[in-house]
Parts: sequence; C-alpha cells; structure tokens
Amino acid sequence: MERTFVMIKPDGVQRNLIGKIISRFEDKGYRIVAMKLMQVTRDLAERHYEEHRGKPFFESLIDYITSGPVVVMVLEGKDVVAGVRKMNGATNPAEAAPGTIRGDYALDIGRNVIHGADSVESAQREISIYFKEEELLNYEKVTEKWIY
Ligand code: RTP
Ligand code: MG
Repeated sequence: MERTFVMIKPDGVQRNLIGKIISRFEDKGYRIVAMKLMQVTRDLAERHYEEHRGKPFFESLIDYITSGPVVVMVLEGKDVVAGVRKMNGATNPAEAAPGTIRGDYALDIGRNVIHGADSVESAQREISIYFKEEELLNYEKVTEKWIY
C-alpha cells in the first residue's frame, strides 16, 4: 500500500488544528502508521527542504519550520500521496480551494499549516529522514474492509 509523509507545521500546532487535521485524514480512510510531536532542528529542516536551498524564501522557510513543535506522520492508503496533496490544497492559501486544509485554515504562503510529500519518491526520502523503520507500525483496522 502507498505511503506518504505529512507534517502539521508549527502554526497548525499553535492554532490548535492538530485534532481537526488528523480527523480529516482519518475520515478519508487513510491509516496512520506512524506519528509523533517533535521539534525540528535547523539541520533536519534543511535536509527536508534541500530542493529549495538557494531560493529567496529558503531561510524564512527554515525559520518557520523550526519555530515550534510540529506533528509528523506517515499515512498509508490507495493513492495517498496525490490524495493528501489534494486535501492540503494549493501551496499559496490564497489559491487553495475552500474545503482544503490550506483553503479553510490559512491565509499566507509563509504560514500554510501543512506539508505533504509531492511524490512517492519524496515520501520515501522524507519518511526515512523523520522516522526509524521500527516506528512504522504494521496493523489492520476492521473498518478497512468497508473502505476497500
Ligand atoms: P510543502 O512542501 O510544505 O508541502 O509545500 P508545497 O510542496 O505545496 O510547496 P513547495 O514549493 O515545496 O514549498 C515549500 C514551502 O515553502 C514555502 N514557500 N514560500 N514564495 C514563497 O514565499 C514561498 N514558496 C514556498 C511554503 O511554506 C511552502 O509550503
Ligand atoms: Mg513541497
């Protein structure tokens, strides 16, 4: 089953959105296979966002991601990478559709509440940056026979 990496960014934690965001993913039918609250170091943030190194927003992005605790998780499900990107909405909340997380909860591109990996390859890379193999749990939920 496909997996993705998701982060509730520091603004999402500070604004009490953890529960609402996790509920959206649970309601959709995705299975949480790993999850933790953590403080991201500059080194970790720079590795996560290394594709953006050198861009004008890079330093402010690293400041933002390291500005307070985040919730990181691994979600599993059919086409979960693309599905989570759709649920998150456009990068710039001004362009994110109502009903998406950024469309409903954010106003500014520099405070856009949520991250989701942009491909299966990115997901694998990001999962390995944030989680140890033994933190990823294998289990089944009885409700899943009503989802698939
Ligand atoms: P993310 O990686 O956080 O899920 O966001 P994304 O794929 O939708 O967007 P990406 O291009 O990867 O950008 C990463 C994060 O950098 C900040 N950003 N600021 N022009 C700007 O000021 C700008 N562009 C990007 C956003 O926080 C974005 O989520
Ligand atoms: Mg991205």
